Amino acid sequence: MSIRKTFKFVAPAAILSTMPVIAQAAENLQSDDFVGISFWLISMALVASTAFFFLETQRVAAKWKTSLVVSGLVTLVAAVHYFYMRDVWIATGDTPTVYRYIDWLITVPLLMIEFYLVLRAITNVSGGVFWRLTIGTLVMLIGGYMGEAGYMNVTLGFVIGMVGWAYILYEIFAGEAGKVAANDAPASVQSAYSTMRWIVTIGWAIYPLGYFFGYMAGGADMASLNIIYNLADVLNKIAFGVIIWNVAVAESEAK
Ligand SMILES: *C/C=C(C)/C=C/C=C(C)/C=C/C1=C(C)CCCC1(C)C
Repeated sequence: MSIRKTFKFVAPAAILSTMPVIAQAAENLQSDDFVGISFWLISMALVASTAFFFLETQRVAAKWKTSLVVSGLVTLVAAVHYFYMRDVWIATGDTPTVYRYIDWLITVPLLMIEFYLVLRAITNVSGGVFWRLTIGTLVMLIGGYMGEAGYMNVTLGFVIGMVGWAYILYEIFAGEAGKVAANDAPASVQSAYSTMRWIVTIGWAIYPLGYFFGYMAGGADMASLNIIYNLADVLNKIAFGVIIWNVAVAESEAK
């Protein structure tokens, strides 16, 4: 048989052979498993948001396109992690912590870059803003991971993580980024910037609270904790992207 003919038979067989695996995940989802359902809903919302952000790059001025691409990358990376987390939860009922941290390690620096990109679209900002936000992010996540995974005392990991987060908050409120936004940004960008930093303050607080109740205050109910994390991601990833999309459209049409 020629290679082409062989391929004709092998390809459909290979695709069919994966079907039971795909179907199995759906089969195992029970209609009263609200955590599993929330994983499903949010993974689909993340897929839809990705398509939306990427397609809308067509609509905005050139200098805003990168911000929308980065928003789409955040929801894309999160969507793929949600597929895995959903399966782990449905199959085992376990909390897929390691997937969350890998997701955070990629998406949180991308979210931080958004502050830099939004300011750069309107004025000159130094690369220092970018680096300080990246360093704050790494300290926050590596501290949290070491504590959560048992490489470090749980409380020490938490404290290091909090220091990283505090550094980020300082930069966006009172540091160079905050000053640039207050002095040089047009009204629409100022209001978007201000909503973005309140998301980083209040929306992000959910994760250290989860850590605190889950590991330091005697353990939390994992089902509730996962639902809370999942809802937090809707705010911190999808809504955050929508705010940027909104200001990008407004600023593109104003010119
Ligand atoms: C899309 C995912 C996001 C925005 C995840 C954010 C995660 C955090 C803000 C985690 C923060 C933590 C601390 C501030 C203290 C130590 C433990 C962490 C890592 C949970």
